[in-house]
Amino acid sequence: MTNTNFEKDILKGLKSEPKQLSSKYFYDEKGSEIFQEIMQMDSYYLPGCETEILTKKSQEIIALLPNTTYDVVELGAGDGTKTAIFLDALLKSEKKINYLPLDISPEILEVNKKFLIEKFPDLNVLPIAGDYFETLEKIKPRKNPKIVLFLGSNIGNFEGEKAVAFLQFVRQYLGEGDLFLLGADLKKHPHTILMAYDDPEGITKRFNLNLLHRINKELKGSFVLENFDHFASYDPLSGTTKSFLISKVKQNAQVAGQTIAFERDEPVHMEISQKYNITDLVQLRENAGFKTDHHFTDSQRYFSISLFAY
Ligand code: AVI
Repeated sequence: MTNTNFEKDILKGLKSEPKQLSSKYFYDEKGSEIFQEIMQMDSYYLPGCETEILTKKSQEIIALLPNTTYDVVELGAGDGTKTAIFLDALLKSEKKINYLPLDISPEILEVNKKFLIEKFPDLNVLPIAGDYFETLEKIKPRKNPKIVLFLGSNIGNFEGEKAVAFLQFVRQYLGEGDLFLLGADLKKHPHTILMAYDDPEGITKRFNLNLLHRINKELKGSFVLENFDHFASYDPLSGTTKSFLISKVKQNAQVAGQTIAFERDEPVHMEISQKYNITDLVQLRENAGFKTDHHFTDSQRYFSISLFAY
């Protein structure tokens, strides 16, 4: 990703009404570190639930895979720790697999490969760095049937119809016999969800503010971070969590040579994290054009890992 894209998107977002900044830019080095802290928070229940499903239900998922050989492709693979549970189960059930982690960050792919090769010395790990478009283009011509993993509730960061469009986009790179494994956070008590995005320690607040810090560093910004609050909301009807930064005062900030004016209490929309129920996931699967679905949940039914067939 070029800095020009970053600059263009940030300025466009700050000039729109209401103002918004894309959460895809949260993950610079510092942002990725803060995200690791979020993953450790007691209130951020998502990774614990997903790990429970992978630990207890991988065998059931694998029983639905008809072929013996698979290319396991992971979108936004990250460090591979959770995926290792699924790969371990695949190897134990005598599947022959290649693992292709795709991620925007070449650094995290190195960590991923090192970790998995140490754990499974015979595993063929073929990392591909780049955005979804570039990396999916590269896996298209491979011969083996594919199972594409998209875990971690990353689908939740796509707004409304964009989630369908993303799955349709991925499906273009698949063919007969291929499968898609989606990790999605489920609708539940609104307090439980809100606490995950509004922790009392202020880690999520730091995560959001870090984007202003990044803009200061990379786009000659002049944001005073203390002048912004973090606000999170969850609507139990739509299942949408939204997070905002709120300008505490009337103020101006410079970004890439331009002046952006903020009113007191003006919100900047930062992120959405969509929650689903199983009916929503079936609808999503249908709208994206996948044929069948199976859903695997944790003991609290907080999270689902859903298997869709091409
Ligand atoms: C990466 N993504 C699935 C996280 C989520 O839950 O939406 C990002 C996050 N934002 C605040 N906390 C975690």
